[in-house]
This record gives sequence, C-alpha cells and structure tokens, in this order.
Amino acid sequence: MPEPITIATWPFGKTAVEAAMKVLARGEPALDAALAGAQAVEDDTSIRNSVGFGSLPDRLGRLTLDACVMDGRTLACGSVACVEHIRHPAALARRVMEKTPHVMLVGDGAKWFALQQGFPLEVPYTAESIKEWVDAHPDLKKKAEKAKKEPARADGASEINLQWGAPPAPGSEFNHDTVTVLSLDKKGHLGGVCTTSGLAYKLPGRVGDSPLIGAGLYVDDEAGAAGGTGVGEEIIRIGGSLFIAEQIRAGKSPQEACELACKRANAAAGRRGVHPARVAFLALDPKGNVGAACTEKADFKYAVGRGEKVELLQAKEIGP
Ligand code: SD4
Repeated sequence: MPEPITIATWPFGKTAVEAAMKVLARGEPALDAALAGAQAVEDDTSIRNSVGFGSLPDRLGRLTLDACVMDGRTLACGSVACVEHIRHPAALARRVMEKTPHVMLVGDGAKWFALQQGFPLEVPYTAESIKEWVDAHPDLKKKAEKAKKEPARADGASEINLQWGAPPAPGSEFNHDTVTVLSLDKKGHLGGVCTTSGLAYKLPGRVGDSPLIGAGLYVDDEAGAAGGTGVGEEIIRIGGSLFIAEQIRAGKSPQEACELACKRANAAAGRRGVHPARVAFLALDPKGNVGAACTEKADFKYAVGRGEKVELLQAKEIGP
C-alpha cells in the first residue's frame, strides 16, 4: 500500500496540503482530500491575490471563478467556469461530476445549478480587493469621474464598459491565484482539484486552463496526476496536464514529464516570439513519486505532505 501524499501549488499550497493530509490519514479517498485542501485555500481570504473570495477580479471588477475536479479511479470529472457569487467553485465542480451527465457548466448556468444544489449566493468582494481593483485602473477612475459630469450616452453604454482597453498581455499581470491539489490515498487512488479566480483583471468572459480537464488538471490512476499554473493560455496551447499524464504512462518519471511539458510550453510560446512561457507544472504518480518544474523566472514553489511532514519546495527552472 502506498504512503498517502498530497502536493499543491504555491506557498499557500501548504494550507491545502495540511487540510488534505488530515483527510487521507482517516483513510478517506484522494478526491475528498484534494477537495478539502482546495476548499481550505478558497476559504482563506487572508491569502492575498489568491483563490476564492477576496481574490482579484476581472477588468470590470467582477470576480468570476473557475474550478475542476477529477477522480483517477473512474476518470469521472466535473468543472465550472466564469461562475459568480459562489464561494466554493471546486465543490460545485464536484456536484457537476456527481449530479449531471455533463463535465462542464459555465456562467449563469453554473450559478443556477449551484442554487438548485443549495449553494448560497454570496458577495465575494473584500475592501482590499475593491481598493486594489480601483488602484489598478487609474485611467478608468478618471474616465468614470468625467462620465458623471457628461450627459448620458444615447446608447446607454457605460464609460467604463467602453474603456476596457487592450486585454492583459499574457504574463504581464501574472499573479499566483491558482491552487491545484493532487492526492494519493491509502488505497492507491489518485484525485485532483484545481480552483482559481484566473488571471487578475482578465477580460470579462475569459477562461483559462484551470477548469479545463487536460489543460489545468488531469488525473488517471493508470498513468498519474498532473496540474498546471501560470499563464493559462500557454497551458491550454499544449494540453499541459494531459501531456504530462501521457508522458508518465509512457514511462517517464513525474519530474521528467513536468520538465518536458515546460520545454514544450517554451517551444510553443517561442513560435509566437514569446519567451519564456511563464508556466509551472506539478505531478504525482500512483507510487507516490512527485515532480515539479517551471519555465525560467516563474519562481514556482509547491507544497508536499507525507505523513506528518509538510514542506515547501522550489521547482526546477527549465530554459528553452
Ligand atoms: C489562469 N492558470 O487562469 C491560471 C492562473 C494561475 O496562478 O495559475 N495563476 O490562467
């Protein structure tokens, strides 16, 4: 029987790992553990610029969340994207997996489903997150002040809506706002959860890699579990997490597979003149081997829990 283990992205992944390890110690399934870990981070509004309520919103100041879950034993998976006013998007993704024949619900549909499932609608903003949004948009603030003094536009469009400006350049507003949690339970099954508010100040409606099965997360007991963080567009482009799981299936170690995914992301980004891709990956196989890598300058740290011990490790940086 393997020793239970959990790994999670970024320094706040320690919070996730601690919560998940308690669940694994009771002999409960990997997916339950990974979800408990992810939810502990969603609930912690003191983790600045991070996952869940209190994290950084989109261009219009709306907080929209993305999450997904996957069970390595059955390949059952569920996902929600661009969902507002729901505190626990990862738990909602699990309901999509368990209560619907679908894999993914988005926007209002995801919110209606949440209501039907008894999730409360809540206001997700904190004083800090509102202030940070205003400070990050000095141009919009000035335009909004000016708009107040001008006659209403005939088409009813708000000055703010018209002034989104260019979308954030990939990587230019990169913030660490995604927790991916991968667990291996006492029975040798893998489970994974990913939850995020996405890139800060993203265009409204933008969806990254995090809720996409195969991009931000993939979990298969017969291969391995993998997750990504960083610029979602670059992770989607290479199908990052599925790529890693398939490399493990073909015989690579989780570490080798994560490094290959970083190389591939750098090569793909390089074809558009972008370097480095600014992504990071972590992986876990059914024997308990762990891997993690990031592209140059991503400074990716991840948490690993085995037994009582939880440590924060630095991922290897991969150049072109
Ligand atoms: C996204 N991959 O929405 C996410 C962002 C992220 O730490 O991982 N931030 O593109």
